[in-house]
Amino acid sequence: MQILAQLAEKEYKLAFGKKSHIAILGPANVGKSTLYNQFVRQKRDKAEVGPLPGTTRNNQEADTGLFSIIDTPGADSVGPSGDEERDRAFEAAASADFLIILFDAVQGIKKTELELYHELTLLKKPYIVVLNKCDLIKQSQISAVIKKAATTLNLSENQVIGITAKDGKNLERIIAAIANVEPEICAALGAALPAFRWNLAWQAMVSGAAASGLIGLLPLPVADFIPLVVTQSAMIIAIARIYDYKITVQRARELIATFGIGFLGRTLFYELSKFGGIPGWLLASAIAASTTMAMGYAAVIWFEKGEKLTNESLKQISGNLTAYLLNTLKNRFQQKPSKGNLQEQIAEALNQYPLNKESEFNNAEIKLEGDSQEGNYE
Ligand SMILES: Nc1nc2c(ncn2[C@@H]2O[C@H](COP(=O)(O)OP(=O)(O)OP(=O)(O)O)[C@@H](O)[C@H]2O)c(=O)[nH]1
Ligand SMILES: [Mg+2]
Repeated sequence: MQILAQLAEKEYKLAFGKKSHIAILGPANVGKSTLYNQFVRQKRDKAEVGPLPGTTRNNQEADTGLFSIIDTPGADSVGPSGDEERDRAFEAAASADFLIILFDAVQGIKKTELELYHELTLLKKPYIVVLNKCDLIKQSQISAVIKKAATTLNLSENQVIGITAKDGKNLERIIAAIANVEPEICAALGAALPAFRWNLAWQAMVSGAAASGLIGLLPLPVADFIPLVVTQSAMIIAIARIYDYKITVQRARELIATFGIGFLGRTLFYELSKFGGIPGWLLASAIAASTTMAMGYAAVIWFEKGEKLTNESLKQISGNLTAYLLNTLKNRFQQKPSKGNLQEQIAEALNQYPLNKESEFNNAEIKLEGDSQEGNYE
């Protein structure tokens, strides 16, 4: 039940979020206020920018529409007034939902930067690391600089983003990284940018499917897929939001019932467990993840085209995905994994699946039930 409560909390946040608070942190003079100003819409909310360290003394917050952004003083300052500024910066970080940790690309990550980074990550907030002032570095050197910073911070290269805050270069990468961990922003972006919808929906599907995969670890009879409804309805609502489609929890549940996914899950479980050789928890996980994924797919088609997938197509999609997940995961786990590890591995495997491309989605051969738009759900 603890796992379930956790799932529900995460997935409900996915569906009914409030605006997130995103704080920009880093040493003095790295360009925090310059970056902040790029997000701010109203002139009166702009922060002061200056060539000397210590320009910003207090936290300052503004609404960007998608989220609320907070500029902070340099968090590496020392001395009596420096301590105060540092405390203010950490206060902002502690109450934020997401941190943009900014460093200077020319300066690089030295001892004090590394210490600051470690202290900030102790707050256990989702974050990204950004290197600013890339305009001051030769184009040919940028990837080496990013690689070096990533190595020092023990991150992979794609977890460090190089930008030029002064002219707004690469800021969309910051937005994409935020959208990845902040589902409300994901939904808002989907409404604002139709071209991104499939990518965003895919993220909601993978997140829902990976959460559903934990079902295999529940100490319940393995074939009991009922608790999935919580995760799945939240996923449907999240996808509906991305497609700007009004839907209630009740309606989402009706939609799930109509798709008959629970039945499909049990059928698959029954059919596949006959073969033996696959641990029950893995089978339950793979089926729960796959059927959730198939349902998300059906929902996307419903919201986008107003068409309903046939049961045959749903079964085919879930069956293929289950086989794929079993193949991918069976060698990775010699024994029951931890929750976090399983969720991560399922998400990673699904992200490698070819349907994760808009072109594949548009070309996929799917069977639709004729004339089903009227009557069923509206
Ligand atoms: N070349 C270059 N300079 C930048 C860039 N971003 C900011 N700067 C400059 O760096 C200096 C510091 O910028 P701020 O935005 O005030 O930096 P800050 O981190 O807010 O500094 P404090 O408030 O003092 O902690 C200013 O002179 C900016 O013009 C950039 O992308 N490229
Ligand atoms: Mg500043």
